[in-house]
Amino acid sequence: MATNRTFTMIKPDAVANGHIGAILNDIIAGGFKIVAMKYIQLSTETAGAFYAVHKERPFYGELVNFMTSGPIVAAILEKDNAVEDFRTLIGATNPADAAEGTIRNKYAKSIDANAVHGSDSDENAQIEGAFFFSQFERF
Ligand code: YYY
Ligand code: MG
Repeated sequence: MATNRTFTMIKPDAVANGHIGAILNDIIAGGFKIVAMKYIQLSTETAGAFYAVHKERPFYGELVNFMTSGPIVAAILEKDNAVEDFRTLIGATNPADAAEGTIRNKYAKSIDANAVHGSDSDENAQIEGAFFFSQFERF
């Protein structure tokens, strides 16, 4: 995966609250092209492995529980400067701190149920995209 890509998930809260379409609209309006996408339910094992970097953090157990609480949408997005621009589009981790008009500002209710994931580096974008999508599922 090239470095002009990032990886995202629309998290269980946003899916359950009916925000898939609005969030995808915001992503596309933000200039991102969807190059891979799937609608899936994470197992405890899969969510635990995806968030293994946070294993020692106090919120890890809750995070895995939350991410397995319902279906998610996983996608790879393409745009110049994708990782940084997508972090700007989604806003701060805590929606209370997320700038007006950002996806987390509009659709997230709390720091744990914060509507979307966005990769934090080109390296992690590559790892996370490859975690969810085979080479035959990415365009
Ligand atoms: O990259 P980002 O999602 O913005 O935040 P991270 O610090 O990587 O944390 C991952 C995930 O963990 C966050 O989206 C919600 C959850 N979380 C939490 O529940 N409580 C915290 N104090 C920090 C993070
Ligand atoms: Mg993160």
